[in-house]
Amino acid sequence: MSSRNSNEAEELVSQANDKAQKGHTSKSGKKSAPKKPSKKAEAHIEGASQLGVEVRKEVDFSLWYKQVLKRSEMLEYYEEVSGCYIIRPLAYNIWQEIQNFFDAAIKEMGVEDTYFPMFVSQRQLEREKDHIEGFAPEVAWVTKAGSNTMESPIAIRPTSETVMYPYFAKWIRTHRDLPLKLNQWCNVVRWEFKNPQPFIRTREFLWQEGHTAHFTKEEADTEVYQILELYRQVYEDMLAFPVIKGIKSEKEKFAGGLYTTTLEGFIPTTGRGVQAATSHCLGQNFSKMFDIVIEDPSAPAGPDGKDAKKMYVWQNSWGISTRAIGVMVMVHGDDKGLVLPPRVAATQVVVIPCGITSKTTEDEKKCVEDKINYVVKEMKSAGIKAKADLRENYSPGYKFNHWELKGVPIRLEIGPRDLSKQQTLMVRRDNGVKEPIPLADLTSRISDTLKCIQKDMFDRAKKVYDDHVKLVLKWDDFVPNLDNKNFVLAPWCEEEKCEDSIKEKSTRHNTEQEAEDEKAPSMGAKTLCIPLEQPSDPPIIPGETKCVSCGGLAKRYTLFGRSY
Ligand code: 87F
Repeated sequence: MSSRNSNEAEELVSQANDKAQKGHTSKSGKKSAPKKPSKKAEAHIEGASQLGVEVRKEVDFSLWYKQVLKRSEMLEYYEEVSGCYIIRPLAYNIWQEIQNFFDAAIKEMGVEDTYFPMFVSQRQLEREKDHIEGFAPEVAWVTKAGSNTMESPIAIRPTSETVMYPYFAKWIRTHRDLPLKLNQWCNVVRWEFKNPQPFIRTREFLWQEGHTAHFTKEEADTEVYQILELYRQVYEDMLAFPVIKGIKSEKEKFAGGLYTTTLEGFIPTTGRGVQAATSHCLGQNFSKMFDIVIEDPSAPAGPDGKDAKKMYVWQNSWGISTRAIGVMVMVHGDDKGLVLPPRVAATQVVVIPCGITSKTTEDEKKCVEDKINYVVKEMKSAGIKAKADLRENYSPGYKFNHWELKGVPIRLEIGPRDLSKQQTLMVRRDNGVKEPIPLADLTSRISDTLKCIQKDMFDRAKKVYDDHVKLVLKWDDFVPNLDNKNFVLAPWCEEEKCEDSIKEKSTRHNTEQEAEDEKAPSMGAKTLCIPLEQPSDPPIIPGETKCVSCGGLAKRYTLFGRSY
């Protein structure tokens, strides 16, 4: 497409959009009374083209999210099967960055990568009853081979405990076989019926699942928290997405395990929480079901042939998924599209020739292009992911929009006038700030700015999160705070009955009018986690502080929220 054609197309779309916004003109030439704009019209960004994002994040978040993902070329909808999506290179690259970091870190801990089959028999899958109970409706089965109905259908792994643990039982015989630390990067399938959302809730997704077996509970405990800390680093240090570390309530923990630690994130635009990653201590529950036993070295077999005492191993499992990509987009993206944190951006800097007019000579143009190629090379050798956009038929404005949509952290503009001053104009994607940079200090200034963007993005998101966590001591303040798109941090008794009652009391039983508004905060609040870091003011006084809901005695502050 030539630049003129693409600009014309943009102009036409934009004119049509303007018309749609301004209201209709009747045949008599009179303007009809302006109607209350529909949500779609309100959301529309004036002048936006179909090449960019056309809806405002604040007005129609779910449409905005879809458009950003599709138009930035992060993701494509897979028309064949609902709830499944194509992860395109821009997004897959982020997944690979996460993999590289996390995989190196767990290797340091002695974890080895492995791969188990994606199929599991019904007999194995159902071996641990607690574990599968609530999940059974989501398990997908293969029931036919060609036109033949299979005698025993096989399940597609929704997670791999039941695939792996029969082999743990086989491989672990003595304490010398411990610890066993395995990890696999794979896909899993959970046939959800709730509204699918790219990256956030999909029927097939990518993750890593770590499964380890230990001699002592202490060793298992230590690992649970080491892994949780690595997940925090993935979210906060790479994706600039703040999280709160905590422990799940008994009701919300992984049913097959002993306790579940979690990272809880917050999506400000909707006020909803997201579970970002989990690290479980399974205790000895699975080792008992799957018979993963060693001889207790403190009570070995006697010379009289008396049987050695058996000991069940202590196990953990932990996982982080491609959901991470979705929450990063939701938090940082804006009305121009993606905003990528430098650490996960495949392109960190794009250099665009500017100020080339009909008066520019071929020589001057060549000088600009040579300089651009030179600085890109220089940046690359300094480890900066830079690229030049020297495409001929696109205007600078078109290129700016294009790279903004794709979230590239820094744009550099170089034209004949900049060259004469030996400088370039640097534009930050995250805050739009423009600054001329002397070409002589380019690489060091760019490196510093990338670090600064990474930090600023996190700090901004962290401030928003912190501002939306409200300390609440009495029930009257609970639901109003939730309705204002906040999390609530409140003293809680940790009783399951109370948790159910909070959910019920915070569910908005919609009136007809509210039901029309899909954003009406109707869903009840769940406990998200009991944060590891507890507020100290006011402190919970055992035997005195009351539960926010039932008035019984509170144990710890608990984070409540509506969640994905
Ligand atoms: C859906 C269907 C069947 C979650 C499921 O969190 C089983 C399950 O076991 C299921 N959805 N879970 C819990 C997964 C636990 C655990 N597994 C390893 C993790 C991290 C990685």
